[in-house]
Amino acid sequence: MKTADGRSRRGAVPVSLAWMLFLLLAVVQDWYVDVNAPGCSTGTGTQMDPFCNIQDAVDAAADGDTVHIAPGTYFENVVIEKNLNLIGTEGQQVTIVDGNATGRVVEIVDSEVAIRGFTLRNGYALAGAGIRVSGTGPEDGLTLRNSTVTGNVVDDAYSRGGGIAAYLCTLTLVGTTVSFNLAGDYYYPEGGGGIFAWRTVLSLGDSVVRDNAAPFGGGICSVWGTAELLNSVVVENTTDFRGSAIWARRGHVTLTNSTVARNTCPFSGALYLVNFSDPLYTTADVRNSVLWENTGAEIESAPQPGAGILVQYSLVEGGWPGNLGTDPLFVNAPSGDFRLLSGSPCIDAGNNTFLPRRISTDIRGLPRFVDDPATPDTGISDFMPLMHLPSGNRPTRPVVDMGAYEFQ
Ligand SMILES: [Ca+2]
Ligand SMILES: [Ca+2]
Ligand SMILES: [Ca+2]
Repeated sequence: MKTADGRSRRGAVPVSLAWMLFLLLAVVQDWYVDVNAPGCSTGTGTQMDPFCNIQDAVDAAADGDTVHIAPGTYFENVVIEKNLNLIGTEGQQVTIVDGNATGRVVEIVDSEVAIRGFTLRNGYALAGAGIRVSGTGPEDGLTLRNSTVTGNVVDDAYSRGGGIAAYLCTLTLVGTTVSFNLAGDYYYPEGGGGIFAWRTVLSLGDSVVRDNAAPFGGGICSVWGTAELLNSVVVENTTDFRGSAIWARRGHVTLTNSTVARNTCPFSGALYLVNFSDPLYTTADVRNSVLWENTGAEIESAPQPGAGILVQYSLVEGGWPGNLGTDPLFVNAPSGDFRLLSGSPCIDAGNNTFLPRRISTDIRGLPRFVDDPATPDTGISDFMPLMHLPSGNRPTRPVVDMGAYEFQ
């Protein structure tokens, strides 16, 4: 460290390190919850003396703290109004928060929360039965990792977000499954069986939205926001009207290396954009993606068909100009296996430049850029990252496949 006149101040370094360490220790605290721990009803939240209930730890915690939750089933309706990290220490299979069909499983208000390693199930509420997250802007919100939101029910005239409802915030799902959630009534023309997002920055990476149901947007409903899906799967969702997979009104939808299949509805449009009279009111980019075996048209915008939609290096059932339209050859779609069979037209047919450079794996965590020697490369390659060579001398990367799964 140097002073303003350029002289070195060696002594200042250890002092400031010690001060930072002090701040860290003083400010950030860990809390522990274990519903199966003897004596937890009088617990103090330490590792040796945990609380029984997640809510007790949330109430005791301060901004920036981390709550560690041991395996077990927690029948709770948790409300979080501070910036916290919640970790299911042994993961989603054994760490279950059950809303007991009497209320929402988790509610997050005006905070920045990270949740990892849970199953959140059996919630019942007017909107966002699994999770409701609301904020005052994109700085608020939820990052949900390695979790499952399942079996939650919204049954109300507004019927928004069976699994998750997000309002005016950022909602990020990583390695997470949203399944078997229901937004039941259809009085109001919105929905989102899996996820409803309003004025929200929604992004899904390596995630699955399946077997949800709603009047509109069986999987996802995005209104006045952005929805970005990467390495993700939206399958087997159903609607009463349109937008069996994704329904969007006002804003932008991006599908990159995602698979949208076997979503059903009485009418048409797995990806459905409402455009009124303005073709740019709602827009979509579909890149390196596969849309197959959804009811009716795979992609629809209304009232002007095709308005605001850009499809590139993708496969769309029924065809889309400049893209593929033949059978993607899934391994076994009826049983939920949407990997590609040898000989699939999706292999080595994507465009590497559509993926952010940080992405190196597919939805299963397997290498994303793999060459199948048996398949001629019809997609677009790019240069190897982190190679300190002039671009002309750098090796190129194998070509990415279409869809969420790379053929290995
Ligand atoms: Ca179709
Ligand atoms: Ca490939
Ligand atoms: Ca090849």
